[in-house]
Amino acid sequence: MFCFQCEQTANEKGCTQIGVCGKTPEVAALQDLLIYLLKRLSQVATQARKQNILDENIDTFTCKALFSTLTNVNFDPDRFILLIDKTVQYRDILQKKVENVGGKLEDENSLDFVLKNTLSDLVAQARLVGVKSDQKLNPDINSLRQLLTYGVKGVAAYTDHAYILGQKDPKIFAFIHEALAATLDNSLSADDLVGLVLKCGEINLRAMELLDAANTGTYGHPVPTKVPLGEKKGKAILVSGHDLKDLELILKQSEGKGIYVYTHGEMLPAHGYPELKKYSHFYGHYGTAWQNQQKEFKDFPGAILMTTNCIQRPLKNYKGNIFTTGLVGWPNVTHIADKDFSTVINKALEMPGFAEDKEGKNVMVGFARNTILGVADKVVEAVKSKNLRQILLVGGCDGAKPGRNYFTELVEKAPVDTIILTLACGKFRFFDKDLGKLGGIPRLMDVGQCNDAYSAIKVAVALADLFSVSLNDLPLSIVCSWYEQKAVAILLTLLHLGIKNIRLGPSLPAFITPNILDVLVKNFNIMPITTAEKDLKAILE
Ligand code: SF4
Ligand code: SF3
Repeated sequence: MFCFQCEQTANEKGCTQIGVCGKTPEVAALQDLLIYLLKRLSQVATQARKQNILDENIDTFTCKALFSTLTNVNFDPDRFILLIDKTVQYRDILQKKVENVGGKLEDENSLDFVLKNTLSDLVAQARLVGVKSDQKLNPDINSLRQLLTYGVKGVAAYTDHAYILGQKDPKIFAFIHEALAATLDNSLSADDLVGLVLKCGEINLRAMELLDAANTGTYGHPVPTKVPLGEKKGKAILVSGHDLKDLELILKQSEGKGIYVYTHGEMLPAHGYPELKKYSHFYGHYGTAWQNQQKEFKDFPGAILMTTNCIQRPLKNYKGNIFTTGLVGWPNVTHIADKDFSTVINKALEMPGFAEDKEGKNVMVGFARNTILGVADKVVEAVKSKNLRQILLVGGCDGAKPGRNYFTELVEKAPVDTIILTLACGKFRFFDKDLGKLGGIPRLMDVGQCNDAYSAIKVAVALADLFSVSLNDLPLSIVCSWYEQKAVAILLTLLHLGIKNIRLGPSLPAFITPNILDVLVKNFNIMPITTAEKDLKAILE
């Protein structure tokens, strides 16, 4: 196997024996094959669009299949085999439709791929189409193709989330197919691919805008909300991941059953949405970020539901209480495909639950764009009166590397005349710290999930308008921790917006070659993080 799509890749080069994430060589091969076949399907879909042949089932299937290959989503080989089969079926159906209207497939040879029947044959076939299978390919072109593929995976994840809540834009589906097809097109130059990579950032902004409309349209704008980190006597369900609809269904289906619902990881910001916080049994938050789940889940005395990434190998001592839904999968873990969560609820009722009320700290959530822009005048006043020197946007993923302590230190050491905006699961390194207030505004504000990056961008754009300056001239510094492919898509969006001087860590993507990194540094002055002290000094100067 060879996989280098995420930040924790082995030796910052690539996972070759088994994924650091737990991905087996078999699953890695099936993912490679699926991605390749999705690219083949995309070639046909791009031709079909030219003939006005549109198929929303294929569009949404493409997003779901891509989302399944994100880091820490699905580890179940059987589910990948189903996706591979469906991809080939869809490609054949679409190809016939194109031919029926006299359309021509530009690259006839691209359709000679015959799918094998057995798992071992599929795995062998995958070897021909993996990330490094074409040894003759120019490494910089390969780097750009992978960057585009990973960015598109992020776009697909946001698009799928938005679609679940009824929001869609055909332009996004068209780009996903165009971009995937482009990664097989040998006629494209490095410049062409750089153009597509930046376009991916633009399309991702639209996908995130739709997701924002989906979330706020369905559940209202998040409001500042105090979330207990303690325990409530009674039966318990823990909901992890990013899918608000799944959380809503659990809340509805468990109502009146003596169960309290807790959030884990990226689900924390859900407490701020009016249409979710109205449930009286939606109690609090349990645990921290995804990489601590094996330690934290074993002590949770109730049922656990994983709605999206990031799942880790479930340990024996909680494997019987954990469930997956949506695109998440782990072999031999009960998967709930039909959204009837009675199995989860019954498991929670069987389990002991928390024996006593236990007071804990509280954290605040709900500082999405509506809330922050409600105090924009205070922010402007604080900057003008020199009480506020800099806004630090410390956002992104968490992970297991010791180097990620940088982000904790950065926040701890940030002087009192700074404000920290945060989002995504990286915040769990400092989310319960009391940083006090500045001019009546909390110094630490949680904008939401990684899925809410749009909210942070809207805040930055609005502040730039209020100060009549460009985004790069705002007293705002972005320090980004990345881990998986949604973070890649967000980074491309920031580049598309022309944002410079982003600090990125804990390490740079292994799939970026030195030459491509040079392009990013020259055009956007992307910087690797150094130490909290050094970076803070540079930021505040
Ligand atoms: Fe390795 Fe990350 Fe790929 Fe998992 S997703 S195999 S950790 S590079
Ligand atoms: Fe986290 Fe997986 Fe990226 Fe949503 S849950 S930010 S890592």
